[in-house]
Amino acid sequence: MTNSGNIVILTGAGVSAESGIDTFRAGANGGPSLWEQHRVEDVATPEAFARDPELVLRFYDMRRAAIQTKQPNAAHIALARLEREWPVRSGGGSVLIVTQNVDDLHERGGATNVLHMHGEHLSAWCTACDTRHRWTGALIERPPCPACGAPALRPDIVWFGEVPYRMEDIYQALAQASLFVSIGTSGAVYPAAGFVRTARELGLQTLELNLERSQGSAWFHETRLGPATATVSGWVEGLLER
Ligand code: BJW
Repeated sequence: MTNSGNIVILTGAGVSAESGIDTFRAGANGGPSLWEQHRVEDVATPEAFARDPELVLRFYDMRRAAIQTKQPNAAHIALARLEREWPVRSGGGSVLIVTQNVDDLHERGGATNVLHMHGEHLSAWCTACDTRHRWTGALIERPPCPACGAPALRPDIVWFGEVPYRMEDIYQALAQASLFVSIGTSGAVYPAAGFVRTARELGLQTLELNLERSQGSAWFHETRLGPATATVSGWVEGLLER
């Protein structure tokens, strides 16, 4: 473990649940998830997109529109405060938020050091020229790519079987941190579910904040249960006032 004071925070769907964005999996053990009668594992794959692009594009258009009506909650805002105040409070430590979430509520809550390992709803990826573009509208009508004009835009989302973004940056941040905190994730989806084990191997302190025990709870030094708006705010206040 380094004594850097650096903190790596992994967030999942639970941090946005109280903003009105549905989580993926039901129940303590992360049982099957249903989105509009579809299992997430059936819709969020490149194979599903190849088989039925209209279904997948319509599904993502709907969710892209929905997240723009949601607001950050007290947990997003507390994490942004931690990011701002921790460097001074700790004498130079940093805060990196690694989020599995594809909404933009961390940013709208004021955070700036956010790594979206599973992509972003408000981004479209052109599979013809490999460029990415901020996107707030629909993709179902196959609009042309702003860079090359090809009708080849897809949601900039990491689907099952695809490699999550910036994995090297994440492992490097873990190697330079002294604390790993996991918030609102079921620990069902890899590689994010394995970060706590990496953190333990590296000697970091580990803390889980979740509504209920997750598939990864046994790996953490400590788990605090409750809604994120309460547990995250309480943890941040405690850390900054210590
Ligand atoms: C609250 C709360 C409140 C509620 N307050 N808490 C077999 C074994 C092991 C692995 C595999 C395997 N077969 C295949 C794999 C790999 C696969 C995988 O993990 N599959 C599993 C299903 C087994 N993973 C992949 O394919 C990934 N890629 C990969 O592995 O590439 C290989 C590689 C990796 C690294 C280097 C080199 C190569 C890609 C995964 C992509 C995931 N994509 C999705 C969909 C995109 C987003 C979208 O469309 O919206 O990302 S799936 C979905 O799950 C989404 C999420 O980011 C992700 C994680 O879900 P999350 O956030 O944990 O949500 P939930 O719903 O599961 O849990 C919510 C939690 O919140 C719960 O615990 C609640 O209690 C809690 N909660 N309310 C606090 N108010």
